[in-house]
Amino acid sequence: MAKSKFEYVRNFEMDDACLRNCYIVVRLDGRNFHKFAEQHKFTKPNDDRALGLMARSARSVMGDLEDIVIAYGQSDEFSFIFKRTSTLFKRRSSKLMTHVVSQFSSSYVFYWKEFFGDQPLLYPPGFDGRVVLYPCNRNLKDYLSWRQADCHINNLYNTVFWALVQKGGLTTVQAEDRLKGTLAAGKNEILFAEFDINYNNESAVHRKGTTLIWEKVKETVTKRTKLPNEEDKEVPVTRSRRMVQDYHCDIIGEQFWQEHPEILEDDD
Ligand code: DGT
Ligand code: MG
Ligand code: MG
Ligand code: MG
Ligand code: MG
Repeated sequence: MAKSKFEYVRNFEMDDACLRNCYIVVRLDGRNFHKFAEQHKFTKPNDDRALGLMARSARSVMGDLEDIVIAYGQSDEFSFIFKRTSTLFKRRSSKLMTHVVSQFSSSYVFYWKEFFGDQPLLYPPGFDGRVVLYPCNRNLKDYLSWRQADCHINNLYNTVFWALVQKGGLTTVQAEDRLKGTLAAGKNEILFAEFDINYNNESAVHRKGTTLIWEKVKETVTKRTKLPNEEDKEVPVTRSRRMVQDYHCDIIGEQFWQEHPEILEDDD
């Protein structure tokens, strides 16, 4: 077909293919969720409906975009990791990022009712996205460790802060003052001594965030088969199916990675 004289404008598009051999990380984060959480009356410090909806939306992204090997989320953010050898969308950064973010955003709205029931969604939420490349397993694990450490630091702070306010009767300003300069041990001590809370017994979802990975599960279904010269027979057939499983465990240490060696390819 003849090209139109306008065709040359295509050449203005920039090449944004991600460097080969690197893990492609797409992280999204809720836009102005400070306000979104207030307006939708999220419980403090953690709202299980909101966290459940985030995880449900992330699951939808994983099911929709092949090549995502692991996803990790906490608060209003989720990170999706594409395998190093992925050639999805020719590794184009903008395609990968926008597909992840738009699938996630529409899922967040689509599944809202499943988690918030009759409580209305007051306005359309938005999410930002970014792409980061990591060339080796160490860097990728350190990236995920960084996000989980962030989850821990924020959750410990928020747990003590809201205990001081909700149970201790302090104002938010007083609670902030009280926590200024305290280390993790000090915060654990306040929780234990003043509120009889052992932080380690708090919900794992809140302390560790949510990790999604693919796992093979065996499924048995009955199938009707017909052999020559015989009657129909119902026979059980076992097949394995890939399903997204969620974990709320430590991913900083080596144990998780040793137990799931199929997530990362060997560095060589
Ligand atoms: P941004 O990301 O720069 O557009 O601004 P924000 O406001 O989204 O800030 P960010 O992402 O650093 O912090 C996440 C906010 O979301 C934070 O203000 C607390 C809120 N949030 C997230 N999860 C929960 C929850 O489970 N309960 C409550 N009450 N708030 C939450
Ligand atoms: Mg922010
Ligand atoms: Mg945010
Ligand atoms: Mg955030
Ligand atoms: Mg198109």
